[in-house]
Amino acid sequence: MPARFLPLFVVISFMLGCSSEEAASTAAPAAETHSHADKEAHSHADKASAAPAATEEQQAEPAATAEAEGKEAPAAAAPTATALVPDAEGVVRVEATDMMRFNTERIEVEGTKVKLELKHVGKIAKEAMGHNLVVLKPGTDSAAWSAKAASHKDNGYIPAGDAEMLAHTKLLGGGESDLIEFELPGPGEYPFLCSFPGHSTLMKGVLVVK
Ligand SMILES: [Cu+2]
Repeated sequence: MPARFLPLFVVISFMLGCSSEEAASTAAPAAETHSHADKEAHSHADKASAAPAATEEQQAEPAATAEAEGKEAPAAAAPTATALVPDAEGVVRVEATDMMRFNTERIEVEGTKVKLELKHVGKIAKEAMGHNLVVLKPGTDSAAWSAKAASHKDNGYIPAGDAEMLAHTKLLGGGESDLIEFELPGPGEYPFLCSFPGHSTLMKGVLVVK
């Protein structure tokens, strides 16, 4: 706008009730845009410089978490391929996790007398993530047997007196354990599983009596 019209513009603006702020922004749009762009660039720079720190925190966090939850690390692991055998006290110590897993799919014992402890090393209550360990006769169809056991909720999914069931622990919630002793008929391969509904697809294995 030519400078000679400026006084007139100011008067007209005043008369129309136009605020000086609006007049200024209209008169100097380039300056406004520029300062805005500066702010943008500055805030971007702030974010950029803050980002590495945040990344370091994120990198540090998993390590700290893994350390804090070190005891739970096996919980996420799939069962070991190596056979679980009795410890120095003669007890086969089986663990079950919140990840719906036993820590083994194969147990090997010498002789027919077995001491077995099942420990639920997770935290979830037995109503949601209950585990037991049931030993069945060789050749039992695990899937069919589990389907039958599922209707015995009131008894911890244990069909009392079932002809194919040779031994079982209690149904356990997180932090609980049960030690049982039983004798099997002789050498052979005995299927074992957790009879909580849906669990035996993952929670199953074989107990081998040599
Ligand atoms: Cu289970």
